[in-house]
Amino acid sequence: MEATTIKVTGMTCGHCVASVTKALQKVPGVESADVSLDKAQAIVKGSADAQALIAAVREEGYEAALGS
Ligand SMILES: [Cu+2]
Repeated sequence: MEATTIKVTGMTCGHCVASVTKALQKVPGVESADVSLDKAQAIVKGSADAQALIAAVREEGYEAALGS
């Protein structure tokens, strides 16, 4: 399955992780979203568009960028 890594900046606690996870899971095509506070990133599996994932994170109030 296709996996997209998104760098997420601004998360400070488990609540942030839950908010970002929930936002990513709402994006069409997302099968799973694994958000890590320590790594400041989200690994998203599925066919979702990377720009849509970034937009969803930003709407939650966090900064996002395409990771490597
Ligand atoms: Cu938080």
